[in-house]
Amino acid sequence: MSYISPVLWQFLTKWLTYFAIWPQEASTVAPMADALYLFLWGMTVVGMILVGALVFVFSVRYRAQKHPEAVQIEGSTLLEATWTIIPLGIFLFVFVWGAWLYFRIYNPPANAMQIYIVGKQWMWKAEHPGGQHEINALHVPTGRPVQLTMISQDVFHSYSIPAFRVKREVIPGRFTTVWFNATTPGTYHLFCTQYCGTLHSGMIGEVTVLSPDDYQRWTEQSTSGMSLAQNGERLFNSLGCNSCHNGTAAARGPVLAGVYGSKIQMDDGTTQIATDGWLRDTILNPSQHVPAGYKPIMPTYQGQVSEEGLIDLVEYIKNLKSNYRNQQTLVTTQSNNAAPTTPDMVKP
Ligand code: HEC
Ligand SMILES: [Cu+2]
Repeated sequence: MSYISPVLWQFLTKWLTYFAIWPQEASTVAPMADALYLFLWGMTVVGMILVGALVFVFSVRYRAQKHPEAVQIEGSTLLEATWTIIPLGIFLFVFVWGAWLYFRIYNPPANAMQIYIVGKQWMWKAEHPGGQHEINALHVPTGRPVQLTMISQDVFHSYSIPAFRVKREVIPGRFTTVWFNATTPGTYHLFCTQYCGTLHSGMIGEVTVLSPDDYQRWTEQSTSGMSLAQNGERLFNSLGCNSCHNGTAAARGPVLAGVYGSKIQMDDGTTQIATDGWLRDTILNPSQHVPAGYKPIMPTYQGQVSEEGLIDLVEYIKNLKSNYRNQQTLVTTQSNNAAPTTPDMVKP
């Protein structure tokens, strides 16, 4: 913690955790969120003591016995300016600090590891790109930024890990993201913090933070044998997407390889960026996303693919680099941003 002395900070947070006033700090943003909270709390206490003391002093000093006759006092511009400008400065400082922290918490770094979350009444499903599926649980390694891409299958939920000081709404029909960098191995609470029906209080789980080695072992042991992208490839073929998107000259749909992250020229002159959410939406509402030079002939797949299936398709398209064979074949133990294994050098 860079704001105050580390020794004092350790003492404070240990003490507060011990008395169950706040949860353990287990991510890189946790001490930052707590510092802001402590500052607000400290300011409130200072304000309370100041006002309380003034009330006390004035009621003694100007009591009726000593001043039976009220005296009219004209205002003081200096005094009023002081008690306006100082609090204004403090509030603006808190605003800038809060905004800085907000952007830090909600803008994931580009190299973050991806995990997908599907919320539904009343459980949390986590899907790792390597094909590990978990219910009401989440395994993550320490020391790496992890981005959650989340969606709800029914109503509004909210994914909250108090020990990481992160929380984000999980909404039907739209991906939302949150990220964190876990610092301390252990198990932590996972909550739904949006009232979502009868069993809302049961929509809880456990987040397990592992050292990088233990995490590697966990991913090897718990793979389902098929990566999300491989599931996506199967769906892509069984839904008939490949009849129009196959990269041949006769194909009626655009080439999807390399489309992820690119800027696409639309037939109405606008450009759209192929994000995860955009890919999902083109499958459900293709007529809203017609690229220049194409006819709106793609059928909608609304109601035909589950949210998990859409995630598989999105993962498949994201991983299509240059052709329609899945590059990720059988690399189920590797999460997508793990250091790539270098192929043996081929000497010319
Ligand atoms: C009947 C042919 C056809 C089928 C079947 C089809 N598409 Fe398409 N797809 C198109 C056409 C044509 C476009 C461009 C115009 C549009 O969006 O309607 C398109 C656009 C897209 C885009 C946007 C790509 C870009 O560069 O703009 C994605 C992603 C996509 N399709 C994925 C799929 C998936 C996934 C499936 C199967 C679930 C599928 N498509 C099935 C014809 C098809
Ligand atoms: Cu919920």
